[in-house]
Amino acid sequence: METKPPTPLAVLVGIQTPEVDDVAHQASLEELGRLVKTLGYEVAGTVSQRREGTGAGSLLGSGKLAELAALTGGTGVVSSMVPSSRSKARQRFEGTAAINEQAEHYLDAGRRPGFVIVDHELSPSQIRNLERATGAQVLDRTGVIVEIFHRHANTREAKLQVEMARLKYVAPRLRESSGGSERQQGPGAGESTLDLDRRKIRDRLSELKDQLEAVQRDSDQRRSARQDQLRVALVGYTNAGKSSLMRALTGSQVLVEDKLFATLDTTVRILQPETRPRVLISDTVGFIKQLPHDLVASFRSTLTEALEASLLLFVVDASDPTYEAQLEVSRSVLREIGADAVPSRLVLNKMDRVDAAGRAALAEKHPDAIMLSAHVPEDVSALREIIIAFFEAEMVEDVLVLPYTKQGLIGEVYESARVLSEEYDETGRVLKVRGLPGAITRLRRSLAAL
Ligand SMILES: Nc1nc2c(ncn2[C@@H]2O[C@H](COP(=O)(O)OP(=O)(O)OP(=O)(O)O)[C@@H](O)[C@H]2O)c(=O)[nH]1
Ligand SMILES: [Mg+2]
Repeated sequence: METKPPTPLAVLVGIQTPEVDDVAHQASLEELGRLVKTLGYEVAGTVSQRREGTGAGSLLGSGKLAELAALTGGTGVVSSMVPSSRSKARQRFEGTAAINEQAEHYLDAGRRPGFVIVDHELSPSQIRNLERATGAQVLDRTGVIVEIFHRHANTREAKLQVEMARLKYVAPRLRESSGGSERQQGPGAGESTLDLDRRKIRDRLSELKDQLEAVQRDSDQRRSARQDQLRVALVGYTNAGKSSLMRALTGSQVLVEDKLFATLDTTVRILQPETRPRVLISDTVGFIKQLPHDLVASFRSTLTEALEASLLLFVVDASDPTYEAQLEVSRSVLREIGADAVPSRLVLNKMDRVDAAGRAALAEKHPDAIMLSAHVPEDVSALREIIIAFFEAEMVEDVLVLPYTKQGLIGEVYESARVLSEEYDETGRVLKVRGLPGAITRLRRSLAAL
């Protein structure tokens, strides 16, 4: 009988700085745990360190480091990891054993975690030191997110973007490792390998940039063809239920998973049942706390999608106790990309998991929000009506004359506006239409052109 290889085990390390309260710290660790699971690892235990002040090479105190190493089977010793007497004085250790029963259970079964995942940005030297002390492979939050993006990327554009982000994340780590030279064989031997690696990375990056630009020219063309169409973008924190709403609104089979970053590519589908003119809905990549900057920048298509929409549906998992922090993260990403100027509606999703008291509290706090569940068809129909009403309010009526010599344009008129009536006179087809002002202006322009 075939046996499945055991899931790799990981220990989470949380660093709690004074400005972070216990609830936020726990929530952050829990989220990291979900990210780690998305990556396919099992969380075997958690070590938490309270830390005052920032900076300093010492991320963990010697006590915590020993605890961690006891789990992973490392030595627990790295000279530069031991805090200097000054920083030691500023550090307060949690007295209780952070190694939980769960971890002991794994150790009893003879399994040792091979990964240490730190919920904090780590410098390359911190990663190296921690790897030495623990004997495990160390990743920080950014590293985990980059890895997830790497595994989930599907389209060519996403793959190129992720490879770029990954190389940008790897390159500085190579650079700094060249400082500690004890691994070098002869004089300069290690250096030259590193130089070579760095040059390779640089070359590959510029190659990727060219390929990406070509792919993006294509998608720009597709996008400009959609200009002046009625467009709605679903945006929000990862796992909020954007793709579930997309499915429900458009009847499409986009991927829905209880995973973080299930969606990495923008998809565009038509609102069903179809309206005239049609409404396009786009599903986008989710946001997360400390989303690496390179990754934000590289997900241009998602962001452009959001920027060019006429309406943003800002989806939030209202059943998540930390939804307000998630809301804030999403808002700040949208601000960063300039999408805060796009009209938006807050959608409080997963209301089926919220009790009556919670419902009342949410309604009071967010009186303008749309409360729904993506799993309840009536809720989805109501959202569809809200979307339609939004566009109706934006639309204007006008009369267009389609000369007999330009009958070929009739398809375009029907695509981008609703034709209310049609008459024929000596000048041509006289069409009373209703549509977005931008679309009507564009139609007028194509009618006036030769
Ligand atoms: N109970 C409940 N679960 C929901 C609802 N909407 C979505 N979910 C679940 O939440 C999980 C995430 O849903 P997705 O639609 O994949 O979320 P997403 O926002 O697209 O997530 P990413 O693509 O990872 O950013 C899935 O397990 C869904 O079944 C809802 O209204 N109620
Ligand atoms: Mg999704």
